[in-house]
Amino acid sequence: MKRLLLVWILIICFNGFLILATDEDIFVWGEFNVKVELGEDIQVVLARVKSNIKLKEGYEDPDFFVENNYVNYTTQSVINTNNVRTYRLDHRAVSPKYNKKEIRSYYFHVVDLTAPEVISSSSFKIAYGQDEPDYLIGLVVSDNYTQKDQIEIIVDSSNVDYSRIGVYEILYTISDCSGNKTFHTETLEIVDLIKPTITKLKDLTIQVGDAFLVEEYFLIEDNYDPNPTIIYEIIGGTNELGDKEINIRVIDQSGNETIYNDMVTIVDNIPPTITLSKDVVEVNVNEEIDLYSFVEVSDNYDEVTLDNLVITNNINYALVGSYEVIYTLTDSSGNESVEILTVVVRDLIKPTIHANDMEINKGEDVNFLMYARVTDNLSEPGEISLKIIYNDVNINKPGIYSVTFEAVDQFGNHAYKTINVTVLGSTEEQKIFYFLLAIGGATLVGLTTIIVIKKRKKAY
Ligand SMILES: [Ca+2]
Ligand SMILES: [Ca+2]
Ligand SMILES: [Ca+2]
Ligand SMILES: [Ca+2]
Repeated sequence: MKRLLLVWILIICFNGFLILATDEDIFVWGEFNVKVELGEDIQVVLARVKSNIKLKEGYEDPDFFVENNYVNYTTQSVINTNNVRTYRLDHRAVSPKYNKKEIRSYYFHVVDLTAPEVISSSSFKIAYGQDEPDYLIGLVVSDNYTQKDQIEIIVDSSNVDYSRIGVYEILYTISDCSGNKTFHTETLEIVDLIKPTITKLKDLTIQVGDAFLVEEYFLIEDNYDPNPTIIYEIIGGTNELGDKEINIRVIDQSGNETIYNDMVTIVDNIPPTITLSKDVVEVNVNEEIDLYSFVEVSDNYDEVTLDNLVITNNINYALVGSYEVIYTLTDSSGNESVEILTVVVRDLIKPTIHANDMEINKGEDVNFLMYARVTDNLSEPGEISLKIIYNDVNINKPGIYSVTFEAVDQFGNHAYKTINVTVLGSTEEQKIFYFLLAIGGATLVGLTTIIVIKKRKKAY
């Protein structure tokens, strides 16, 4: 068995050697796999292939020729360059001189090298918030070979941020069945087409002089722009009462504009101000006061003066008591202010104590109150308390003393009066003085008498 296998191997090796020795290839064949472009003229290709089949260097045979039709039943006519496929066409090289004939198979690969073409396409525009469009709409492609429905189109819209308006690129990769690719770009524009909205929130009444804040009276919104431009105007301003026209324009960043017109009413709701310089005024009884002298008036809008004040009161200046003065001021819009002043009518005048200095005799008991009298502007004498608050009179001792009276009227006004009281009569000192004075006088008279007598004796 082993021997048989060895024999076979030897036979195979020997045969191979014979083939190499006898069928030495004297031909040059060129490339056996030939690319043919779709629609290419096959005769041009065949001529090129044929021209590459030659005798090797060193061989020359003027009768050398190549056959390429009906060799091994392969025919040129089978090759259709309008179909992507591979055709075999065998070629036979013949050298009569060297008595050589060789056949080789050539493969003609009809290929599509042309990428698809975009015939037409269109850009896209959608409103903000709208669904993404069908990016294949409007795209027309064709290929030289691949059927339309076989052309693969891949859409890449990953650049698009649907939450923002803007222009984005859409990328298309269009491939035919042979893998030829065409890249194409289109744009998607996301636009805001919706106008802002203006919604009135409340009655359009504005306090005169106040700044008008449009956001306070209107809700202004946009579907996209968080801060649309707001332009507004009150014709004639807010510094004057009356109905005024208001025009509002709101424009979003995409230029969508909403216009709103209405009327606003400028009103004065602020009452005038009455300013009292004091809350309470004290006035002496029977002394009238100017009730305008404690008050100032003003208003946010109207020119008001004291003449516009209405003053009501029930003051009786003759009667001590507390009274209310009501100041009322109304502006031209009917806003009213009221302030109250309290006027207290008082007796502020002290009583008068009528008493004179007195002389009394020593030892004379005197009730000094009997010599004093009081009067008052208001209180009757009986309503006035009169008393002595100081008295140093010693009736037993002549001298000058004082007595002080105090009078209080019924409203508490205090009055004081001090009189001098002289207690008449001699004091002990006076007596001694007079005694000495008498002695002195008597002595002087005695001496005078003696001198006169002596002088008279001399004269005789
Ligand atoms: Ca193609
Ligand atoms: Ca908008
Ligand atoms: Ca006012
Ligand atoms: Ca009085």
